Amino acid sequence: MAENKFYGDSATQEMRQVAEDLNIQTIWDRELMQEPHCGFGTLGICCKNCNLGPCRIDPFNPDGPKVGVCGADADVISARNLLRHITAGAGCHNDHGREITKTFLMTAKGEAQGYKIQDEQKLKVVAQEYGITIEGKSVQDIAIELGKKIFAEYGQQEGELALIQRAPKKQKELWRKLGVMPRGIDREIVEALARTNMGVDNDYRSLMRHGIKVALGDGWGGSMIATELSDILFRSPRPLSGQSNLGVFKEDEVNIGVHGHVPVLSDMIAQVASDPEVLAYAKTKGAHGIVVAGICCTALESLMRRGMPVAGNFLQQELAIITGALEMLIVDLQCVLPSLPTIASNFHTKVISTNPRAHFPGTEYIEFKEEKGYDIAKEIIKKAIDNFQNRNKAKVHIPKQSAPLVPGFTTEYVFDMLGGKTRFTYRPLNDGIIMGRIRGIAGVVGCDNPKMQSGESHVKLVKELLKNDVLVVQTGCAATACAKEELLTPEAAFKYAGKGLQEICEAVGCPPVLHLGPCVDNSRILTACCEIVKEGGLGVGLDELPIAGAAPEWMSEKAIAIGWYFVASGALVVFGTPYPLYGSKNLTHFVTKEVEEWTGGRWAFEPDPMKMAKIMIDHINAKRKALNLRPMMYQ
Ligand code: SF4
Ligand code: MSK
Repeated sequence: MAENKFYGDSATQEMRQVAEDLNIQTIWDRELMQEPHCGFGTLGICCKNCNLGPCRIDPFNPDGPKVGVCGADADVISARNLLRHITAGAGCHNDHGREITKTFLMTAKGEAQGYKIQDEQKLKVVAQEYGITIEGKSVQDIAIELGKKIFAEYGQQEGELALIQRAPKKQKELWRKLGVMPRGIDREIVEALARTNMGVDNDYRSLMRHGIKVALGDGWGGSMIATELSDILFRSPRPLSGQSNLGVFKEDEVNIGVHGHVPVLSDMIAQVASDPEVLAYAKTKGAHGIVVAGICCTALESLMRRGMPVAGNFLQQELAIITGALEMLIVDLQCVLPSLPTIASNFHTKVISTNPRAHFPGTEYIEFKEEKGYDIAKEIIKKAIDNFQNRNKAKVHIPKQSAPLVPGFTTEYVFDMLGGKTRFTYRPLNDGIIMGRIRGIAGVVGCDNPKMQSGESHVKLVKELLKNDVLVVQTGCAATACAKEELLTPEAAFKYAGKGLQEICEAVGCPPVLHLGPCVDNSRILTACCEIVKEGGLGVGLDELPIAGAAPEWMSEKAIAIGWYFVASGALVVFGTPYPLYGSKNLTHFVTKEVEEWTGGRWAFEPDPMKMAKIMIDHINAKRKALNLRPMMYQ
């Protein structure tokens, strides 16, 4: 294999070569076939919102059209498109939250087989935030009441969301003044679709104001609900040791991949795979055991709570099948490539789809229902075991690489980690920032993308931030990219962090990069920032904190929604590539500059990870200066 022929971690490079040798087309090949991508689409100035069109604005030709048939100009078209992207992304997180709420409520009522409420303390805290009196009530009754209230909140028509009350007073007042406080989670989504219909909202600022509202309903609504209820139902994570990369598959065991997002399925599969009866059945088929390993965010849900290995991130889903060692890939929804059945047709791998929202022709569909959760998971796993004997040993190529990591950090765990057993506090973190040991905090999140360097941008960016004493928090596929390079281990502090950050990590015994979970758990970053503000000494609003966020290789509309809820909450967010907006100068100016006057947050776009790091560090330094913090201790 020629050196550096492919980007990405070494296992990815190795498996891409295998794919090429087998003449199997992967996501990278398909991306190249689409090059150059459509200029109008890239700029965000094509519209097919009604049958007067489709229309496109032509910025390349002075005589080309500058408005659509209806008269919409580039500002309106690009803002409408952007609002629809935010809405689709938020819709995914909110639907995920609703799915968890359903399982949670069924569990509380005793209708979900194999599930039980595992964090009663958190249940009580969240119930009280929803105005539920807990005294004298059983866990079941509290849970039923909470589940019903959350369901109702999705469709709430007036008022404010319960969990957004966690935000600092400064943000809440700002949001009320701007008119962007979300009323109900679904309500804002429906209004977004109505506003973007032809001839409704024709002002790009007004469209963006509603985009902020939808995004806030995601971050402080649907995503936060998903995080909190998953903790209550599947247990709140604590740091543990894990492994990541394709090398987690084993030649002599049944290998099962779980892929998608909602832990209702992956948690049950992981649970059932350790059932002695199931393990004994695997032995009868000649396998020494069962490996259940995850892909994308569902992997991170079970990694955080069960230590289940992570086979890979988004770009590795096809490569997992190409190892030839995967008996089964069980998928639910989101980020599951439609190409999987075609790739699987080259091997013995069975692809099983399970969610009524997400059908994939060419897969076997076994609907997952909580009522029979354990039994269905068992049936699926037995099929995987039966498939072990169909594996073609000549086609097996499992790369050796798998890297250790320590995931499982949460807003609540930071209290224990920093305060020890006697003090329950964020004080050491705030003091570390105030005294100049830690420059600030950066969230490096999001997907991996074949247009970019397939994970390398994350690694380069994170290393540069660590060198400059920036504590990094991660979620999603970005976290897996860095885990594969062993950045999520305590030892990474000594290798990559500046002296100040190193001292803190050494004292606490934590990695310099904290894994907070899957994409929906970006909500943990919001709540941790609220605790930092509450602890004191770093201003009174989220917008004053020395923090920044980045998604170097984002691809999903969900990333746009996440980025917007951080910008709406006062943060700088840098994307490696812009979402489609450069066709409108006014909208570009709005998202990169003007919005800062509204929320204190703004967007930047920069593909070079080193330049991206500089933008983030400059921003963090400016926030430190505004807070009048002392210079960094070791510079
Ligand atoms: Fe064209 Fe306007 Fe219809 Fe869009 S809404 S397709 S710009 S006529
Ligand atoms: S799975 S949204 S590729 S992070 Fe959440 Fe990864 Fe992005 Fe999907």
